Amino acid sequence: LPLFERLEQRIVDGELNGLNADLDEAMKEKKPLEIVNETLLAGMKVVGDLFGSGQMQLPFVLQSAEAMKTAVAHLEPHMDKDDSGGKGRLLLATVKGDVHDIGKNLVDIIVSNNGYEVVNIGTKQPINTILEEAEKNKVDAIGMSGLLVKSTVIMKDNLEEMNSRGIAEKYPVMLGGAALTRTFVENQLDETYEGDVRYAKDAFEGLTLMDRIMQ
Ligand code: B1M
Repeated sequence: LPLFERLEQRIVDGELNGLNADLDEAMKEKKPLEIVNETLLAGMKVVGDLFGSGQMQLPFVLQSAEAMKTAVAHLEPHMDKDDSGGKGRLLLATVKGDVHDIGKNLVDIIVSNNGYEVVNIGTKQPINTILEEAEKNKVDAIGMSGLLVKSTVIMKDNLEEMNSRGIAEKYPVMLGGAALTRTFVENQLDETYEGDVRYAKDAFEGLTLMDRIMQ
């Protein structure tokens, strides 16, 4: 296979052998972020489709996720950076009950490489922990990620909890993940939350939102 097709296939197959060498080769032709967006994410999309239609079993999905993480980690040091961290601080978490973190970690990379400080507290985070960490780290905004349909319900609960604690005005919230839609966030969740809640379709929109929040 030609280089970029082979790279995409390595993600689908969860093949670590030769992955980094192919990435080095690819970086001679494209920027690291282009490789992530055009090739690696395309591979993850194939994985999602295969899994969704019952043609791929979970352990293989896990291998693909590992290959994706390895590839992103290999590319990350080569990305353009503004490491100043002075533009503001974002807390990132995947919500309670949800282990998916590839998308959240991409948001971390893009936002922290563009002048923000990111406090990434990992997956399966209950609202209590999210708010404790937000308080402790004096963040300017809270970002929640979730890929399961049930995570969208958790997000709504989380926003209601923030309302009832009277901290909605303090924390603008950014939401993302494959189970959400823009309409759901901008119509329903926007009605729920007494503060500012916004939807980010991808990591770049996450960055744009952060810029807007900090204006
Ligand atoms: Co899971 N899984 N999974 N899985 N998995 C999905 C989400 C699913 C849609 C697959 C399918 O059926 N087609 C399905 C959910 C169905 C539903 O809820 N209706 C599903 C399922 C069912 C499950 C399990 C329940 C399977 C099981 O155990 N029977 C289980 C759940 C465990 C749990 O959470 N409790 C499970 C487990 C796993 C693995 C562990 C094997 C693995 C995750 C590994 C990991 O993340 N460390 C995995 C994977 C890899 C997937 C798919 C195939 C790929 C997800 C991914 O990484 N995509 C996924 C299929 C799909 O999404 N279509 C699927 C690439 C990633 C870059 O995209 O995260 O969407 P994404 O992020 C995007 C944007 O959404 C956005 O930016 C990113 C791009 O720039 N974004 C944000 C994301 N978060 C953001 C936050 C922001 C802003 C933007 O601000 C805060």
